[in-house]
Amino acid sequence: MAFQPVDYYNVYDLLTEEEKLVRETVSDFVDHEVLPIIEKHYQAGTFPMDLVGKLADLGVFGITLPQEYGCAGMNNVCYGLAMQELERGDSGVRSFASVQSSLVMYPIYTYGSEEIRKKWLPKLAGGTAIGCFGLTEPDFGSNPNGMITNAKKIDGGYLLNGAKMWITNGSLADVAVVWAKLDGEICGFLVEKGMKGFSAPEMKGKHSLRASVTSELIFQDVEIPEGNKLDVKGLRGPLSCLTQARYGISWGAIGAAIGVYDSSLNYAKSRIQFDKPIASFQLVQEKLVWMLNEITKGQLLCYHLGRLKDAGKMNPNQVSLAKRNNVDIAIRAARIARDIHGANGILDEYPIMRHSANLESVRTYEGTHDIHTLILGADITGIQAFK
Ligand code: TGC
Ligand code: FAD
Repeated sequence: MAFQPVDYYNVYDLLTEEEKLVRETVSDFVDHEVLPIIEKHYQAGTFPMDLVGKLADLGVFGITLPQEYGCAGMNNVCYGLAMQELERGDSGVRSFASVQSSLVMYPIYTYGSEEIRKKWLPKLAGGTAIGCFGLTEPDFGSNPNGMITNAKKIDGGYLLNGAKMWITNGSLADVAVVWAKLDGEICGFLVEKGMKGFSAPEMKGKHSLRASVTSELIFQDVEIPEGNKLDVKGLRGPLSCLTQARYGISWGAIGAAIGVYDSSLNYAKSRIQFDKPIASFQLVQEKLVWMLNEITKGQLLCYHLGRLKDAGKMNPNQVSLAKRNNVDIAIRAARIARDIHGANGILDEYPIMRHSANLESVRTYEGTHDIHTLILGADITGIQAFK
């Protein structure tokens, strides 16, 4: 059955013509290019590389960055809508686009010299280069400040040693934005594929985000040229990139929730038990209404957050609230959707288990649900509870 947009409060009527076009174009792309192939890749544990050039042609990589670097120069609502539609397809596809845009192109644009902007941004926008972002380490996840990966000043550059773990697109990447301590202070470096001493083995065995490549990054005396150091110091460097990506995830999670809701509504209207569609039972209606209710609230949060961001008035704590809420309701919606689909809910014919398992990663990465609770707790009480 053709996908009908879920927009109970007519939020899409508030969009500009350009924003409407972005949402409709990416939605159409997901229906025709992502949904027909994603389950096969999910089962095989592979990322659909054929999508990279097509996503680039859609203009989603670095969508908010200026046109002079080959980017679309659109606003943050366009970015959010694109992430929503991509994640209606699969969180792994949205992850690819978020990492490329928010965690690689954003820091290169914001903290890179003009030379490295010109070197990397057009290729990353065009999908002829892939990027990754290395912050997490085996022993430092929620607390990246403790990282042990380090850089030492040498003639003409830096010597990088250490390891990162759980890095999306790591083995695919032509360029890695890597955070390491230099004289005790966190700094960002661009590590390029093929640099001596740099390897990126793929991690296997995931039950979640299977249509996404996740890797370790290993640095053994990697020589980084002086020009590959980003111009930012301290944890605010990587955290400022995370604010961009968490913003996109807030929208993306609503896309996943819409995917499982849409499947549930169609299923409930066509599945007959006790001689009636199961949609006619009050308990099933309550479940569908819960999903629609939470999706609608999440859509309104995202829409307003996007307008705040475009007006330069959004703060990172507001992003934490949206990421925390929207991923949480999406996971709950996936759980309820599985219930509504009965045994069929576990089959690959429906997107339910794939979204459900994917959202477990989304709940953990980019700041866990609990870390966002503590960020908000610290903001409203003035007391930090995570140390
Ligand atoms: P804290 O003292 O709070 O802050 C240190 C400095 O950073 C500034 N800051 C921010 N700046 C911009 N954006 C934000 N969101 C910021 N949050 C904080 C802050 O003002 C301060 O600046 P300054 O200049 O005064 O030094 O730092 P803390 O060590 O107490 O840590 C705070 C905490 C726990 C919240 C933080 O470490 C955190 O967010 N931890 C979670 C780690 C995380 O999210 N990792 C994500 C790894 S990347 C990833 O998961 C990619 S998945 C990609 C995909 O596939 O989609
Ligand atoms: P931990 O920090 O060990 O947390 C474990 C549990 O303890 C969580 O429930 C957490 O909320 C809780 N906890 C921790 N500290 C506190 C506290 N102070 N108070 C209360 N509870 C606490 N990272 C990157 O850098 N780049 C990537 O591209 C990337 N991609 C990823 C892709 C996938 C598929 C996954 C699963 C992860 C990815 N990550 C990436 C890593 C991700 O950001 C981390 O997993 C996340 O930050 C949490 O760290 P951790 O897994 O070490 O959990």
